[in-house]
Amino acid sequence: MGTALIYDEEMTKYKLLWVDPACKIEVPERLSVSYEALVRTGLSDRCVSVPPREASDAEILLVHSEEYLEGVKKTPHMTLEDLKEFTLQYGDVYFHPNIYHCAKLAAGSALQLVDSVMTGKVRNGMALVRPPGHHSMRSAASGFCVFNNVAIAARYAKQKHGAKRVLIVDWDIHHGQGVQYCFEDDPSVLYFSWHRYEHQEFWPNLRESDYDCVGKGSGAGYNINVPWNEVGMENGDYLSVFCHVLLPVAYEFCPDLVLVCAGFDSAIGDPEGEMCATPDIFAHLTHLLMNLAGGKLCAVLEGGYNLTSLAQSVCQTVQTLLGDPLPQLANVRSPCESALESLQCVRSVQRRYWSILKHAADSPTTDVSTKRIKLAKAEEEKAETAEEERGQEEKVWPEPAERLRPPVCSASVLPDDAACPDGLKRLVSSKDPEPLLVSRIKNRSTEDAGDADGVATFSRLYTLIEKMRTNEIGNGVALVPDVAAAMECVVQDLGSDLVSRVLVVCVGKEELNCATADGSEDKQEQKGKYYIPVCLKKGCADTVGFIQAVFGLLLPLGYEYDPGLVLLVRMPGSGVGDCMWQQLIGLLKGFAKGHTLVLMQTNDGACMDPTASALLGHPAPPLQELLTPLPDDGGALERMRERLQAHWKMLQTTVSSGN
Ligand code: Q9C
Ligand code: ZN
Repeated sequence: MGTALIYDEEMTKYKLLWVDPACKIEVPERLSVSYEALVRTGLSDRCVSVPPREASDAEILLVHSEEYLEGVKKTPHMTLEDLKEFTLQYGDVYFHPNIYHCAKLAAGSALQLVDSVMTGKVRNGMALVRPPGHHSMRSAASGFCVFNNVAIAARYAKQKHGAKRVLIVDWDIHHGQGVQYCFEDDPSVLYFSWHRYEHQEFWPNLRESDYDCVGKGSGAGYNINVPWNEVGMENGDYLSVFCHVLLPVAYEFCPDLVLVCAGFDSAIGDPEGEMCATPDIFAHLTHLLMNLAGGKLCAVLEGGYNLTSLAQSVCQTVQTLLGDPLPQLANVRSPCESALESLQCVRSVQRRYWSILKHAADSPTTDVSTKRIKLAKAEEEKAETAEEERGQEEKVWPEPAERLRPPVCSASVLPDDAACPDGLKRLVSSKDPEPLLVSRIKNRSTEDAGDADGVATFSRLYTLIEKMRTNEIGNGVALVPDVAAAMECVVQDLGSDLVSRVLVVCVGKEELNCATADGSEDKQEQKGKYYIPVCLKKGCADTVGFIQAVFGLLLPLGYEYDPGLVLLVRMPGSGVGDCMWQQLIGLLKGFAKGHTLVLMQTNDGACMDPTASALLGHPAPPLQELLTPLPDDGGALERMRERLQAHWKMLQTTVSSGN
């Protein structure tokens, strides 16, 4: 099960033939530079190369009108003057004698990708295409777009492959109004877009790009707009919106296919977006979507106008689709006030439609927003003059770090009589374990550490953690006689030697003797920050509660904490289903460069296969129908989040009070 890559040099063969400042950034090099970066890094060789094809008339007509198609069909034969005139009826777009051919290839590329993924030829993939698509409408070209590649692909996936629900994630920095219009009354396609908006001051300056446009009729709730009202948004702002809006809703929606309008003008250095998220954020955005729809994800290029930033972002995306370890996102900063305001507004209008957002807070008072608009207007004038003076100031950022695949993906520490799942490397004890370590293990008063088996198990665990630290091993699973004791030992004796921050995720009833609970006020405060018990009334079988806890608490905490190791502990009788367990493992791989150690109890070996599968990077099966949450759980989680957001800024979903 591989990753498809679609590219054809032909799509570089059209360009702007006259002077138009609005269009000069959309250059053929966008595509060639992206592809060359994939070749140079060896990523393209690891993909399954799929050729594009031309979309047929019938396929284009799934989204566009006959009149429009007939109009575009004439452009290859037009003179320069005719082309200019044809172009004039649309906004921020240009035509060229070869653009119709390229537009058919771009749409056809998206369809080839959908075919490859839906038939199981590959797991996922990316199509590098020009022209982009998400601005084009039923009867209009717009914003460099001719045919709406992704919208056509969504209709095609439903019609040809029987997809019941399609999720479209548009992380391009512009609003894909064409996609919104296409599906606004259609509940089978959930469209999510974040976009630079600046209270409607930014192109395409549409009222309907705001957060309160949620779709129409039976499609109400299936359109999610997140307007960015300031430039300079960072990784933390993007991750917040994913954790607190997109991901919970996407899991509730339960798509059969995920399509990404993969524009990279939302990355740092882009002259259009003017945002500050780094290219490695796209590794995480991609990863966070890869366990939906059983892993069926098709990314189709949209915008991206800083060639350096674009090429790096494309590589990050493809490398993630290929399953390489995630880059560590160091110092994810708290979301800014403007982002929080957007987040709060979106959650409060969408909570009517998504049970998972039911407990979201109200919108900030109109007082706050109007004050902000006034402030923004005043700031804007200052900023505009400043910008004119500065001209286009060049942003610099470090090149993303290399993401090295460890020689061994997954390892196991097992009792001698337990079988090792396929694909895992079984660790055996060294003949003479480190004496210091042995004495330390023996000193522990826990029953199972004292005997020879205990020493063998714990020294193998130590080796495993050490090899994860040096990236010789990616992740691992251990079967131990007493998970609670093993967790304590790893946290207090083994892990602390090797990594400074361990994120311990304990599923089920925990019995941790919290070493910090000595009663002093300081320690109590620390305990409140670092010990976060989440109680679900129906236990881990409550899918909605579980998803709320994972996206509302665990992921944002993890991004802020930035651990060097994830210790996932499965308590006996936790009640967590296999699907959810696999989802959890998959999602946690986003932290600590994928270094996760799973501890399970020896008699809980039945879930070894799902665990191994998730550790090896196979996509989790989709969570089946979500149960309605018990009314109290969501509320309790929400209160917990409110309490903790004083310590953990990534948990914030509302503007600070008093603003
Ligand atoms: N300052 C895509 O990213 N406006 N299209 C240009 C120049 C049009 C962007 C204004 C931007 C269209 C696919
Ligand atoms: Zn764009």
